[in-house]
Amino acid sequence: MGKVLALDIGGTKIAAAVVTESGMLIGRQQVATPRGGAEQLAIALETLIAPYRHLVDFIAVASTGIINGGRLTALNPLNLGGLADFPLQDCIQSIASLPCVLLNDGQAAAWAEYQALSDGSGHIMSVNNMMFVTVSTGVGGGIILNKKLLVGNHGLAGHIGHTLSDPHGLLCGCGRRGCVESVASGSAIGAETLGWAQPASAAQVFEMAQLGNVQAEIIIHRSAAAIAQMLADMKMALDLEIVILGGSVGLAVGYQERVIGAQKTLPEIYRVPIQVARHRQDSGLLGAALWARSSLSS
Ligand code: ADP
Ligand code: BMX
Ligand code: ZN
Repeated sequence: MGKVLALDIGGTKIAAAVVTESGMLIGRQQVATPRGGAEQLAIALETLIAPYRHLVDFIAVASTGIINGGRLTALNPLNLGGLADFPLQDCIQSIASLPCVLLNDGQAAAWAEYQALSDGSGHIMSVNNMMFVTVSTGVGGGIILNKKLLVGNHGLAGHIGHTLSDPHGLLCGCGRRGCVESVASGSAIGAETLGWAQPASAAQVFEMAQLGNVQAEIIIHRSAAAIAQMLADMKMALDLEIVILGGSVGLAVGYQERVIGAQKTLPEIYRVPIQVARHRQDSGLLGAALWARSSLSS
């Protein structure tokens, strides 16, 4: 069906790679997500797409934000340096006049991870209901219900980072108070350290916890506990059989174990098995490519 260039636009980084029909990534590149508004984002996309535009047949995009009608609308604009709305499809097509399919990043990653499900010994599991959770700049997700990816009529399905964690918590960038994202995301972990003599990024907080820093451990534990509670709510709503964890925080050493530890404080019925993303940082790229191939061939 031809060659696809896949892009994964996150709040921290933008990745791009050519994805072969067998799911191999070629020429993977990554740049930091610009925080200077629409013009800077368009320049970053041009930089990643231009070298490939004559080599591929279509473009597949996984992107942070609500993806609807070809536009990216930020639910939490703070994750994109204040950028609230961006004409993603038009921008890409002005760089390369190729067919282009867009999907939310959590939804795309869910789709790739659903195809890759196995029980750990290589056997494909028969799963109807699955959720992917990315704990990254924000907290996002994608839901597979009855073996189908839920996108929703407005692209909103799977925005689990904006379910309630703490009604008395901080205001989330989406305008609601106490969202899971405002407690558990990489940005929230970093924000917890703003009062420290030397504020730290989420990555640094993890390094400090590894070295036994108690404050760092408390912050990570709070994030993991918020994710475990959200998973419990989602299991009750959707009868989830498995959850796949991704994003740089979700994939960080010890995070899955901390979420599982927090699940153990809940009654058995609220616990759902958790695996880390088989495709690690590439779930979004692969999911966008798979989704675009099937949308363009149907
Ligand atoms: P994006 O949101 O663009 O998809 P990431 O999945 O890399 O990007 O998430 C970015 C967040 O993950 C940032 O808050 C960053 O501090 C944090 N992070 C990056 N690397 C690590 C790491 N090794 N351990 C824990 N957190 C990390
Ligand atoms: C936010 C929201 C979601 C996204 C999630 C994870 C914006 C810009 N994004 O909840 O659409 O799926 O973050 O995104 O409102 P990431 O940037 O952490 O990968
Ligand atoms: Zn929110």
